[in-house]
Amino acid sequence: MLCSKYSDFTKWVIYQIYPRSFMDSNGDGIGDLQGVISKLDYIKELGANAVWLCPCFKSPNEDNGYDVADYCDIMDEFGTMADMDQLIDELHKRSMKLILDLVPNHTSTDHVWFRESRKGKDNPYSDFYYWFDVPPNDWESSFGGSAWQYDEMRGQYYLHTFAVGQADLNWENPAVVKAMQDVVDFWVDKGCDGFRIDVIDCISKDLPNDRNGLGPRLHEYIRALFGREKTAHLFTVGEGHTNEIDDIVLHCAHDRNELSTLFIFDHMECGRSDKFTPKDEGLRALRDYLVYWQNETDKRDLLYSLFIENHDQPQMISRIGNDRELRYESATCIATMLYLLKGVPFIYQGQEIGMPAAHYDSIDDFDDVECLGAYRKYRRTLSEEEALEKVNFGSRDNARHPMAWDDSKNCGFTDDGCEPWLINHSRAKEINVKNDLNSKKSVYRFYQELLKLRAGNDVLRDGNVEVISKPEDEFFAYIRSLNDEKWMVICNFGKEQVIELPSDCEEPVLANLERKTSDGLYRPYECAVAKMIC
Ligand code: TEU
Ligand code: CA
Repeated sequence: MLCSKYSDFTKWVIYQIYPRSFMDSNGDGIGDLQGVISKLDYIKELGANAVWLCPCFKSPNEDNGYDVADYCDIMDEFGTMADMDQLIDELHKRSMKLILDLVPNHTSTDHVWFRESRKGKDNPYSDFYYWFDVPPNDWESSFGGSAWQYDEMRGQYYLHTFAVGQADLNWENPAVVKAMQDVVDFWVDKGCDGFRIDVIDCISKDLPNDRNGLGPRLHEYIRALFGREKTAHLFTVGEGHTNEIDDIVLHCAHDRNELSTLFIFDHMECGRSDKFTPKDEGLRALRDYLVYWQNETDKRDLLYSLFIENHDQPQMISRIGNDRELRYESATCIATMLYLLKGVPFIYQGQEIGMPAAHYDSIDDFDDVECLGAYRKYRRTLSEEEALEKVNFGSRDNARHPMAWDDSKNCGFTDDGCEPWLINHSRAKEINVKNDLNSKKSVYRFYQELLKLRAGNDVLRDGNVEVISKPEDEFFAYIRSLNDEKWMVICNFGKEQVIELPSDCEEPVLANLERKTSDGLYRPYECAVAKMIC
């Protein structure tokens, strides 16, 4: 049996980078690989030991790199293959891992496979995509409009689940499976340690039938990629869209030889009723999802992905916490709630300084293809102001503004003389790495302590989880235990209150506000972690 997929992954702490917005090394306003290299110590000192890079392959950037034109070459703006080799080397020198973002569901229409395919029905690439004389169904693109696009050259329609420039690959064709295996192997040979796999559950389709959940050959395809001798050691996290535990078992159970873990997304709906509409709820909503998934994954010995942010999501702190007066308290409390649970932690760039959502007054300040489509739709029924509120709330740009390193004009992301590719974060002057590190209430330093504690403590990493707060409580308390050792984690939600705990603890080793164990009063978003006296 292939093994080792699950062994040490709870020791990984993964820092997600959106390269376009992380650090610009050459003053063209676009983040790049040399910029990433220049910040590796910052990431390592935080306590992360792996980096997930969003796509950095050749791309015309209709969807910021998720439209890949060559999987085995680097996006011009990000640098060269030599830069990538250097990045891998610099990571490994620091005992850090590299996770690349694999986009197997679709390619850019600029990819040579598509350029060949559209030429006609009798070339080696003709069946690399789904071509039909008439659209076989009425599927809609995730970014709005029909998912079928007529191509003049071929005289047929092709499928694009996402943007028009992102044509879906036809995995029924064995040559496609082989081509994607070659891509994986290319990067494994270069030293890549794992993959985040974009919309993994879309790759198998049941055309021309309607979409009805996961495609019939999904597991076969995943194994073709990651169930091989050459790939069995990799860390693999699939971006799926299922919340069904039975599906998750089929993807991630130890004997399946498929994925190490899957992102489960339902908790990402906390604080909103749909992508563009807020819902008034606090940390309690997040707790309920976390408790549910801890139980479900624990019972089945699955690896859970601990994340609350990524490049597609407006920041959680702005939806369920207080991102103004109690921003530090909210950010650190949420982190404590999440990262001392069982699973593998993911931290999205900016989360470690408590970056909240941004706000702009003009639609011209937005870039995200998804939110521009939504804006056009909303404008049919809403005023400009109302539509802008929607977009401000839900745009993926929230997470894609240049990383704020300091309070200079371009916040240290790029030279002050040039224009960053996307407008600076509206709160970058106030919230940035420099100010955070100079503050007594530094979110970064709290993360450092939290991750250090977790790294050196088997109980907090691998111990059993027992939730002791009740569902109706306005706080979250849980005990982690292993052998005879027990640790208590207490996170108070938005209201000040006295919390009575069932047993005695030593002085907290980690807390976001100064506190004494004898004092049962918890201030809003106060949290503490202490060893229990057994
Ligand atoms: O996102 C997959 C996806 O289903 C999106 O619709 C996602 O739910 C949406 O962006 C949330 O607003 C992945 C990538 O993470 C995303 O950045 C890409 O645009 C998309 O695939 C297409 O490759
Ligand atoms: Ca650059």
